[in-house]
Amino acid sequence: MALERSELADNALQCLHDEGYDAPYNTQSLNHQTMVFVQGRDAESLDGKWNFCVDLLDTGLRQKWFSMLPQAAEDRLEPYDYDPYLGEQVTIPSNWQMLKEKWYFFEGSAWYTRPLAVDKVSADERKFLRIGAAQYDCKVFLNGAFLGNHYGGSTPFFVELTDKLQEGENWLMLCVNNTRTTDRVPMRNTDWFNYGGVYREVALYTTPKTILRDLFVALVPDSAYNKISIEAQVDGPAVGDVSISIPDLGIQASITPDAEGLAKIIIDASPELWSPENPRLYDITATVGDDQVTDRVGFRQIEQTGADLFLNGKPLFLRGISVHEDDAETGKVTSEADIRRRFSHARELNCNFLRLAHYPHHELASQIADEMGFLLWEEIPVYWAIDFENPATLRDAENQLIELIKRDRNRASVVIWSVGNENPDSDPRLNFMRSLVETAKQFDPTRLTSAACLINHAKNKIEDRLSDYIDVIGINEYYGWYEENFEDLIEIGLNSSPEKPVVISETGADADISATGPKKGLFSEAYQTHVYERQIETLRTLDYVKGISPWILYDFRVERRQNVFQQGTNKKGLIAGDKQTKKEAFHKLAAFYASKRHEIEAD
Ligand code: GCB
Repeated sequence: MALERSELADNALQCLHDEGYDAPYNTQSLNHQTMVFVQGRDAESLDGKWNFCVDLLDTGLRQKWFSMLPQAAEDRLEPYDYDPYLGEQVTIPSNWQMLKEKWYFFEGSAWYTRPLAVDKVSADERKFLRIGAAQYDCKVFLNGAFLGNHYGGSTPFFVELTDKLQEGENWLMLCVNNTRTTDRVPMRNTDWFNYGGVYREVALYTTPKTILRDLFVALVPDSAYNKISIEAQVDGPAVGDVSISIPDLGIQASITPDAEGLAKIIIDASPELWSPENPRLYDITATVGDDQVTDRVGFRQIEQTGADLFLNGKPLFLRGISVHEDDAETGKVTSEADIRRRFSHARELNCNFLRLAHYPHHELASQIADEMGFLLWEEIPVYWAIDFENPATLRDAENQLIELIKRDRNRASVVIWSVGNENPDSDPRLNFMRSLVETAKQFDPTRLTSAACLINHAKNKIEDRLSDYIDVIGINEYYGWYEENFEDLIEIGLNSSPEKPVVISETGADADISATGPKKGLFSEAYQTHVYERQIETLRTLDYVKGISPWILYDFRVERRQNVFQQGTNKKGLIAGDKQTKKEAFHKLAAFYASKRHEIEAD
């Protein structure tokens, strides 16, 4: 049979020698600028079955699998290495590691394909695809065309599909790559598992032509608690004023957008203030033309003065716990039930605070924290030895930070943006982190900034040049575990007199409580309890310590840890990986926090 070769077939041969195949798609064009405010919007879920194929050698990008059209196998005239319309399926959201043993250590590209039926394309509508999170690099294709690329494994991103969808059947394809590299954020070395895939919800939004792209509502942070600031970004042909309504405050306002579509107003109001004790939320509706969004917002002020923290003018001590987004069965895929269980364990610990380490967690976490009354530290994965001299790495980190802030800045629970964790000191690191702090302040002047900073071990003193730029000094210290001499912690306590509040953002010890775990010494439950007792005793004497978030609530998966008691799990949890079995140290910390709470209430 004589075949007439298509462009695709010619390319299949040429691409064997092309190592620049990724360049046209590495645009990072889906970023904070393409985000859309989604609270209160109806969505069509695109979760469920998608065709799936792992692609170790990036053959799909080289051969342009995305440009193949659906065809019956017997009608295809050229050989092909994958047919996106046939074969294996997986469910989104998921991490491929959790689906098949042979994918457990797979790092590379994987393809997801699904049909998208459109009844009618209307000239009055816009369509936006939202991907809740895809680890790490995601390239989006529709009906054979490349639509954009997103970097960053834990923040949502949007692709506008208006004018791109056709009536009837459409095909959506995602190429998701989780390769660890030195220039990504995080880089290739982390103490958590490198899951891959589309592991949060995917949804399609239909809107009018003119939309509210963004809405930022906050109490003006001037300690008077009687002004609310509202900023709405309108996008699309002018359709008049933005109207805002907060019925429980009797607010009904109309704002005229400026030439760029930005509508801003400061309104006099005296809301009941949000706090962990009284997590009061107000319904707010914003409307422009035919577009409407709603949100539930708490009003409160977080403040740092000298070495003190204040919430609504009252001194604050953060009784916290650190958490990863990790599950023995589902990996990074979480659910409302999983998040609620986490908060109810935090409540049993008498916490008022959680550190969501080391990357943006699912957006439901801050929504539930708002409702239940927990304070949150949210973080981007600027972790360990980031490529601080690389401007592209900074751009990526900055974008992840802005995406997180835009996603969560209406959440009263979030009080701290953390820009990094345990990064080695250098001038490039300082410049990089300083720039992130400035970005955080620019996009949200109402919250505090922090990072897990450094201790000067030669002087036994809390000392980090970054502390000049952040509001809260986070310190990870493992005296009794990695740092052998516990007396040094006492000395650091005496040597340091930081001018800003210190939060012990990590401390802890591993404990294997399985039947084969040790009964004494390192990795035993008894030793973990001992470390907690000594930490609590020492830290409670340091008056500049304004909060603690020990490491960590649950044991979590990580392949760096392979000793006989770890076997791929970091066992510093106060609760085992089953998310049920409490270790003895859980009760020690709960008792300490109960006494701290009583001290504060008695003041
Ligand atoms: C740290 C890291 C955290 C690790 C932890 C540990 O300092 O910030 O990501 O998991 O220590 O267990 O060693």
